[in-house]
Amino acid sequence: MGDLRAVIFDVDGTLVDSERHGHLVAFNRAFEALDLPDRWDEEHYGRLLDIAGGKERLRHHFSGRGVSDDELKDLVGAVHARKNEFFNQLAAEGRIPERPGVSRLLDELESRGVVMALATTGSSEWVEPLVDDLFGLKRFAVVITNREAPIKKPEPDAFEVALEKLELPAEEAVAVEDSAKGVVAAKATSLPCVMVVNDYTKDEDEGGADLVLDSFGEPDAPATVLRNPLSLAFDGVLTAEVLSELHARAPR
Ligand code: XBP
Ligand code: MG
Repeated sequence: MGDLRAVIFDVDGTLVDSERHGHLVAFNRAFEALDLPDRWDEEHYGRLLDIAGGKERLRHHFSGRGVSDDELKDLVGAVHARKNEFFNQLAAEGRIPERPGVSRLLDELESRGVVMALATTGSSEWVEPLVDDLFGLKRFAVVITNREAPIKKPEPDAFEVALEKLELPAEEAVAVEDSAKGVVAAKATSLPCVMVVNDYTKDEDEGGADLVLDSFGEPDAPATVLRNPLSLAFDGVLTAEVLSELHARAPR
């Protein structure tokens, strides 16, 4: 088994707490801006997250309230475009924070020469400016968004395309995800996977993750281990060392 060469990160819910503070707020602002009566609360949005993809979520919602197939495409397109604009405004105002510990982990991986990549099926319109602002987009050797991988997780496309562009086999990489759908996509690509749950995903079936944590962990705010099937040594902080160990020990 060779050394760990690359770590492939999901974006939404993993690097950033983007659903509650970002997409949900932005969807509601878009409804309002377009004079639509729809509003989603946090709990309802949590249920809608079972549907991967902002456009898919809107399509499900509008068809459920009787919007005809003829009107659906334009309506979904219009709301989604406004949602992305509002999301970018929120990001520019600093309202969509990185998850604690992410910058520390990225710095550590970078200093060890581990290649970093992004594999999300979120829209490039908001992914790229947000990641650039918070972390610097150029630090990621490969950035896969809905442009390169339009088929949503749990399908493995985003991870497959990421590996293809990295020109690496799955044996040399690991994935970091927040949701069961993401873990299933990573595992279907034969990538060992850490799941770092958030408030929206903490009750999801972990979908076969090799390590499940409640946060990335910081020395003064250690993460709790929710599942550790490989019995990896873990002292409360998700480090490059833990990812290397996971890479060495995860079944393929
Ligand atoms: C995230 C998503 C996305 C976002 C909204 O899932 O499902 O659709 O909620 O982004 P994951 P878009 O973290 O597994 O990629 O509106 O751009 O779809
Ligand atoms: Mg996610």
